[in-house]
Amino acid sequence: MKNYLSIKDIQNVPELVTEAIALKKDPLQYQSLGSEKTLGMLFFNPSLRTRLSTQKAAFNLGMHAIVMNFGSEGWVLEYEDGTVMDQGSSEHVKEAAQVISQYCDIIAIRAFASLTDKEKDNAEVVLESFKKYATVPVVNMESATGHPLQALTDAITIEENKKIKRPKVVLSWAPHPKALPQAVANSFVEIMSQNDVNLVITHPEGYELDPEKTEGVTIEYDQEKALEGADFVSVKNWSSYTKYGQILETGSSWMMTPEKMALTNQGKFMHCLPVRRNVVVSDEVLDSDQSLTIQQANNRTFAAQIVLKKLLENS
Ligand code: AN0
Ligand code: CP
Repeated sequence: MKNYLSIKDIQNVPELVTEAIALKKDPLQYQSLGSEKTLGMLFFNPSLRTRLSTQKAAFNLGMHAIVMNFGSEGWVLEYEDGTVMDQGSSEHVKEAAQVISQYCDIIAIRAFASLTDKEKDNAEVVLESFKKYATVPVVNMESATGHPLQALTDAITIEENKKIKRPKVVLSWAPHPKALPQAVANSFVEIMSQNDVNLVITHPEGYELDPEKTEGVTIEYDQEKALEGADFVSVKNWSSYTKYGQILETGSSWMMTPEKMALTNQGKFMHCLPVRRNVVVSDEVLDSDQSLTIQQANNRTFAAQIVLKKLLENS
């Protein structure tokens, strides 16, 4: 592995999941691998889990982690080439990425979608610019179009909890008062497509994800029908992709409730967190034994750790 920018950077998903689960049993066994190495973490957006679990993963591998809240503390970066920089931006990513590469052995970046400029978001301007100018591996901690560390976490969690060889996994859209990116859903679909699961996506009409990412995946507009017999229900809101970044009116009828979970095969509830209670999912579901959310958050450490391990081994 050279970089971890998307699910495409995983050679063999089931194999990586197995390795992560093995690592979880003895997380400190590779302490010397990262000794004297530094992970640089750049945040253009807020985070709880990604920030702490990725630092923890680095520590487990013997690495040091340095963290910068770029969004609030960094110079405003320029990404376009040849610009006369007499406006808001103070520093070009060309210098920034080379400079950071001198301090760090791996650079991890969180840079959410703007949700205003579909073309720029799809081009992954921030992530791709860092990849272009950095001289060390780059890790995606949620970019405009993907959250591959979360997706790997979810694949690990499903593997740990599945009771049959090929479980039914439903990705169910949920309401949310703020426009959110499609990143989490995109990477979830991408990784599940490479796993031995029966994947069904359910969402109201108008919330179709990027058709390139859902090619060949079953989309069921009837949520209750989709949930029938599900072994895992991963719930997530995203804003419209076709009417880019917009919230289309749906009311609260898509919220996950005990009545809906009752349609499943004693299915497990999943959410990447943070979650808005009684908007995305009711208290009863989130507080039930069916919820895997806390276990998912724990697995973030081992997803990050197996990725950092692969990158360290390659360098
Ligand atoms: C972000 C999102 O939906 O992309 C981060 C999720 C991990 N969620 C929010 O901003 C609430
Ligand atoms: N799931 C996730 O990425 O959480 P944070 O946004 O808190 O890092």
